[in-house]
This record gives sequence, C-alpha cells and structure tokens, in this order.
Amino acid sequence: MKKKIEDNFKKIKDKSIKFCKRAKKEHLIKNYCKNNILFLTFVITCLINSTMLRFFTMHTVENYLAFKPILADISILIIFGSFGYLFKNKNRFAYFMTLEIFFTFICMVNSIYYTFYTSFASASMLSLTQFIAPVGDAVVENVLQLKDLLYLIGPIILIAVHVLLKKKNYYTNIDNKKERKQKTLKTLITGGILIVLFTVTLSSLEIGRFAKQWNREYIVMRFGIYIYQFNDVVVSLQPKINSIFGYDKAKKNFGEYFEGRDAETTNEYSNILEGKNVIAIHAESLQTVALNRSFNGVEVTPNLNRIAKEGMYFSNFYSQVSVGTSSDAELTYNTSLMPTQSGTAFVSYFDRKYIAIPALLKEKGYYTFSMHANNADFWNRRAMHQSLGYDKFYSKETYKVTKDNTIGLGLSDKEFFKQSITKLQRIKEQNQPFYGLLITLTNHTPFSEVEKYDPFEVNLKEMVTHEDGTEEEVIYPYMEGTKLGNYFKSVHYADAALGQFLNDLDSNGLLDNTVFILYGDHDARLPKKDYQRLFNYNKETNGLLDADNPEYVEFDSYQYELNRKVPFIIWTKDKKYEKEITDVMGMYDVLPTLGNMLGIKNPYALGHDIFNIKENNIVVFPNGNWLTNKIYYNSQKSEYLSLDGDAISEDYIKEKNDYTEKLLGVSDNIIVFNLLNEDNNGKNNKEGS
Ligand code: GP9
Ligand code: MN
Repeated sequence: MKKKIEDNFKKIKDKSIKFCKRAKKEHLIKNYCKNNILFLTFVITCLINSTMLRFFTMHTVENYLAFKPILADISILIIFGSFGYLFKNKNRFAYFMTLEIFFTFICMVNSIYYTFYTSFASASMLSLTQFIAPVGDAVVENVLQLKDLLYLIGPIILIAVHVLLKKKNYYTNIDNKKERKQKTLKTLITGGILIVLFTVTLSSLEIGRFAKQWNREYIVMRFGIYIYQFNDVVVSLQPKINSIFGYDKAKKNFGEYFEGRDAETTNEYSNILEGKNVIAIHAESLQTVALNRSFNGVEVTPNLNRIAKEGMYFSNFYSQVSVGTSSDAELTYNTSLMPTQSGTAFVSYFDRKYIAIPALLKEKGYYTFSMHANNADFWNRRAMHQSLGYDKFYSKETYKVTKDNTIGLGLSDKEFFKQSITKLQRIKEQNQPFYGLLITLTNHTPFSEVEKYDPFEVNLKEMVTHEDGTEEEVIYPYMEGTKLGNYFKSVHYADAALGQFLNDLDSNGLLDNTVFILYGDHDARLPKKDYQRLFNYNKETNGLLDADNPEYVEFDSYQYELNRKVPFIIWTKDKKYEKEITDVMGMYDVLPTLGNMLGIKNPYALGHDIFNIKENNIVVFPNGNWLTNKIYYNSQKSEYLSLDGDAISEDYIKEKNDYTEKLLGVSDNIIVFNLLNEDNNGKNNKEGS
C-alpha cells in the first residue's frame, strides 16, 4: 500500500518536472501571456484594486497581503474573465472593460463608504433612502478622497493596453469558435479549481460568519471584496423573497392570535416610574451564576449583589436569543418579539416597523439614545437602532479608543462608562426626560486577557492546623486556569466598572429621578465540565467528587440549560424595593413588565407583565423548548425535567407545546411580513395602545 502511494507520488512528480521542462523549452508561460494580454491585464488590475482597498481600509500588512482574500479574488476574476473568450477577438475588449468598470465601481464605493462608516457597503442599505441621502451629500463634500480615485487606474491601464494592442494589430488574427469555447472552458476550470482550493481552507467559523454576513470586515478579510459583495446581494434579497409568499395566511393568524388575548390589567406597579429618566445596561454575557458568589469570602459581583438586593431582582430570568446573540437580546428586550427563524432581525429585517421601548417612550416626549463603543455596523445596529426608535446612536466613532484602553473586542467597560458620563451630562442638561441603553463589551468571550482585569482569585484557600499546633494556608487551584474561572475574573472586572459608573452617575446627579435597569444579554456559553468542577470540586484529588458522594451535585444538560439564566434588575437610588421575583421570566416579558411601570404599552407584545401572570408564566425559547415554574421542556427530545417533583399531565405539555408553536409562528410572521406596519395592518393602533 505504502509502496503504491510512493509510486503514485513519483509519477506525479515526474510528470510535473516534465511539464515544467516542456514549459521552459517551449516558452509556454511566455506564449500564454503574449496571447492573453487583455485577460491578464483585467485580472491583475482588478486584483490590485481589491488588495489596495484592503490596504486603505484595514491598514495592517497581514490584512492586505492575506492569502485567503487574494486567492478568493483571483478565482472570481478568472471565472468572470473566462467568458470573455466567448467573444470574438475584436469584441473581447468591450467585455473586459465592462467587467473592469463593474469591479472598480465595487472597490470605489466600498472605499468611500468605509471612510464614512468604517465598514463595507451593503445592498440592503439601498432600500433605506433616509440613509443614502445624508451619505450622498457628505460623500461629495467631505468624504471623496484622492485614494478613492486611485482605483480608476485599473480601467485606464486596460484602455491603454487595448490602444497599444490595436496599434500592433494584435486583434487581426482570427480565432475560431471551437478554439474560443475551449479556451473559455479551460479558463473556467482553472477558476473552479482555485475556488475549490479556497473553499477547503475555510474554517467552520468563517463559513458561519459568511452565511450571516453582518461582520463585514471579517468577511472582506477572508473572502475578499468581490465575494463579499455578491454574498451581500444574495443575503439582502433573502428577506424580500421570504416575504413574498404566505402573506394572507400570516395576517389571518396574526389577527386570530391577538383577538383571543386578554388585555393586561393594571397592578400596583402601574406607572410607578412614569416620567423618570431611564439608564439601561445591556450587560454582555452576564449570567446569574456569577451573582451572589464568592471565592475565599470575596464576592465576584459586590456591586450587582447590592443593587439586586436593594431593587427588584428577577432571579429566574432567561434570555431568548438565537444565532443573533447580542442583537437578538436587544430585539426581544425592546420589542417583546422573538428572534426570527432564519437570518437575524437586526440584519435581514431592520427595515420593518417595530413597536419598541425607545419608540414608545419617544411618543411620550423622551429623548432616546443608545451607546456602544463598537463599530456601528456590528450587528447592523446603525440601521436597526433607528428602526427601534433611538434618536441617536453613540457608537465607536464618538469614543476615544486606543490600544491602551482596549480589552478583548474593544474599548474597556471602565473607559466606556467614563467617557459615557460626559455624554450623559450633556444629555441631562439638554434633553430630559431621557431613555438610554448602554451596551457593554468587555465581558465577551474568550475572557482570556486576564492580566487586564482587576486581580481576582478563583482558587480555594484553607487554613490547616498541623499536629504541632502551627497553622498554614493551603491553596487549591479550584477554578484557576479554567474558562469559567477566567469568566468570573472578567465578570468581577465588569462589576467593578459598573460600580464605578454608578458612583459617577451619582456624583453627577444622574441618579436623581432616574431608574437604573440592567439585563444580561445571554449566557457566556461556558463548558459544562467547568460547571461540574465548580459544583463538585474535590480538593484532595484536584478533580471531581464521585457521583455517589453525598455532596455530589447533578449537573446534566437540563441543569446546564437552567443555569444559562441572566440577571434582570430594576433599581432606583431613592426607593429600595428589596424584592426578589422568582417566577420564571423571559426577555420578552420586559416590555410588558417595565412598560407597565413606565406607562407605555405594546399591544402586540408576546410576553406578559410578570406581576400579572406570576407563577403561570412560560418562557419560550427560539428552538421550541420552553420553561415554566413546573418544568423545563426539551422539544427536540420530547422530554422534560420536573422542577418541583410533581407529575406532569400530557394535557399540560400539549397545551404549552401548542402555545409555543403559535407564538413562534406569529412572532416570525410579524417581522417577516412587516405586520406592524400601518400600511399592512389597519389595526396597528389597537385599543389600549
Ligand atoms: C458586539 C457585541 C457582542 O458589538 O454586542 O455581540 P455578540 O457576539 O455577543 O453577539
Ligand atoms: Mn452579547
């Protein structure tokens, strides 16, 4: 077998050497170049343009000389260019020139767009004229720079080469149809082989991000600008195609769903926060497991623990995100709708009508804004925040971000809050009442820059008394070196940043007549084995307790799911509610619950006011799983975990399954078919709204 492989290798090697020798002897390469000058000029100039674009936008050497986008660009150019051979010799220039202009246009538009938005252009933005108008003016006035014109050198070179070739009577030789077809095929196959080679180099992360398309810089860095732009058009068209079929049925189901719903009644919390300023925190990857937890007597989250104790603390609160993670959390928090079943609402359906917290408060005279020190196009927030009703989005462009004040994905939370205080002071002076959502960033996976967090130990220390009466401190590694351990260090940092922020808000009078809200956006996807270590640590073996040990805590996939809960806190400086709400609650219950307190209402909310529904609440997850105070139901396995040990009837499960299915369907229909838009639905101002 081994010999056979070796023989084959030898054969291939010999053949390759032979080919190279022949090529050298017969000047194959030289002849190929000579006979394909126009094609090669087209490929090379377009390749230079795309490389130049990466150079001018993402300024590092590794970015513009990265192997993957170059291979991707060459493949695409060869594939498109190959069809040029279908044209007769004298007409071929027109084809290449058209392509050249097209590809140059892509580079120029993206170059200009990047200067303006620090991101790449998307066809989906074209459907929003309000975004194009300001860009249009600004482009001419301030953004068009000399570097944007450099791309024109490509078409100029192609024209120059064409003129020269014409002079040298290059186009006079007649190439027959068969020859042209063969050349097209050979070139196409070469392009095809290159694209296959490119595809096999891709990781699953790269493929996943390509499908979602929102992390535009990442995609251009891996797939090149041309593939990026084609994929962008496909992804942008998808929601349009989805919403062509099934509109009537969707509208009927929608009508029936809300017809049968009881109007929420008022309760003791109605309007208690009306007219107050609101500062809300979207806490990245903050899980409840970190709260009220200590290592060697030191709390992981002293500040969160304090406000959770003083305010209203919803301790069985769940995020309901799908592939849109942070953006899905924002969607459900703001609108009481579930994430979409395909694509993400923020990216694919940003141009729909939403009834959201900022929009509703705006109607009541609030100034509404969001703050996030990341790129504004991340999760397409620039567009979607407008659709949600924010007056202004303070994104990365409005913060000073340097290498020194960066942790992980971007600006550190401490610095983000510090710089936000200045903005908040100005807002307080000019725009009261206000509603603002601040989205944090530091506590984002992979939690690896441990040295940048405040020191926090996740080991286990014990005092041991020796036989001679002397005492010694013994340190067991416990969670040190684990991902969950690093996560606690990161959360400790995030908590300290929050504590500092609360102090700064207070000293600037920003907590007066203000309600402070915080939610964890989703879990941190930490490994199950780390939780097992957290709950079942055996210090003697530095491993896990045996399953038959009386101290052993079961931590199976159900425990894992239940442990994904995130905190939700409503706190004010003046009034101490000191109330823990333990009924299960989902992100979609925020708008009905908080809205009732603020005096706003979304008649098409899918969640409930927890103070009305109480122990009868149900949390529906995008994958069809659901949770009540009684059970966690896994819809994929049709199995459940009883939470109170009571027997569960078939009817109970069927009723909740039906409810889940209807809710997910109606939520998706609302977004995909834009059912909240007055033009699509005359009932938008349903009574009670
Ligand atoms: C990006 C931040 C993180 O700006 O909100 O997004 P995520 O990766 O959690 O979806
Ligand atoms: Mn997130």
